[in-house]
Amino acid sequence: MKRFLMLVATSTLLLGLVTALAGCGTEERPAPVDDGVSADATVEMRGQMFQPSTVTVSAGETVSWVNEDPVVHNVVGDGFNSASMGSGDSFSHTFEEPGTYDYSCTIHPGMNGTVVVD
Ligand SMILES: [Cu+2]
Repeated sequence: MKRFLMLVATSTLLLGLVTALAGCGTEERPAPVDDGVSADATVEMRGQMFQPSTVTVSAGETVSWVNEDPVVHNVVGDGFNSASMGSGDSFSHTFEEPGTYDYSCTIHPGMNGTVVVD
């Protein structure tokens, strides 16, 4: 009898452990894309829009764009442009000079954004 109880206790413990591990797994999110640059502002490309469409950083700071869409985008502005960015790709640019930088995705007309550097 004692042995049986031990077996039940062990099984319950194992089941709990497995359930806990499975629970962890479902809450795991894919790791963010890291291109090695620590960004001061991040713009998501989502729903064929830049979100947020305007970001403000200080001179010398870095803006990072991440493509969260299933389609290819790019970032083309005055003095900076990315290659074609597939889903999950990221691109960063450091803005040294104060000013207002309009940019767009040349693949999708109307997909525009602005970086304000103060
Ligand atoms: Cu685009």
